[in-house]
Amino acid sequence: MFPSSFARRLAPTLLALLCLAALPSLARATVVASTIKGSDSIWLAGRTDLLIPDASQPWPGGMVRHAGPTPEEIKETLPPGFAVTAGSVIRVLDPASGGISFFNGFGGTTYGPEGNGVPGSSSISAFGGLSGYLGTQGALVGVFLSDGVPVSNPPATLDFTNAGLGINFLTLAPELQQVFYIGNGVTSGGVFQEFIAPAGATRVFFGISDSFNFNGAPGAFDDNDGAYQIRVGINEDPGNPITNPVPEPSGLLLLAAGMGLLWRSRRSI
Ligand SMILES: [Ca+2]
Ligand SMILES: [Ca+2]
Repeated sequence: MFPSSFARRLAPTLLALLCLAALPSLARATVVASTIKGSDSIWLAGRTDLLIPDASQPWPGGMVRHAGPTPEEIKETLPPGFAVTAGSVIRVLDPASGGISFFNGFGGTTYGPEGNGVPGSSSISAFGGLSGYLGTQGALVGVFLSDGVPVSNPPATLDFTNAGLGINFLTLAPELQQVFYIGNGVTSGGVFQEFIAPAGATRVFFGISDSFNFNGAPGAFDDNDGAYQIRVGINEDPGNPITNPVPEPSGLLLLAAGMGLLWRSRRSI
């Protein structure tokens, strides 16, 4: 053990080092590139508790699948997620690269983040702790989560029909676990739409909304071949250069450690 006087002298130096290590993560504005696959079901965001069966098997209690084999026999995947903090501003750029085929058969007509059809043509129910979705068929959607696994108590479903929020809002502040429409990420006037991370958010996920005929329980991902690219701006214009790797929440732990050290240091003076 160090003598207490030595510890008191050392504390400010350690505190400064810890805060310096934490600040770049907390304040960093980040642009990341991400691939969204047709199998990236938004309703599996954060569901590390689930074992996804082989595509040839039924999945009782999971994503609804076709009764028989699909030409693709695609297995659902956990959608990609990135670290955020409460108040983080998320914007998404669609570089029009790639596409997803939602129906039986490979290729053919494919769709980008905007999906297919009119706002409100898809009404999908909640799953586990994630809300339902009422918006454009097959659109790119997102959800904010805390560090917990979202297994229950889904919030209300947001209404992205033209009679509700529509798809040309400038800013949206969804709740935790509330699935939200992103589409191509811009208004009809080409302005980036902003999605604000709620209190308690540590992660944002991006994925696909699908179900049989785009209505009912989440599912029908097993014929979704294809993928597209998006760029995600976290507190940054997503058109700016990519700044991978993504900041991790570990910076928060360092800051907390630093604050604890400061408290101890002040108490011992
Ligand atoms: Ca297909
Ligand atoms: Ca499908």
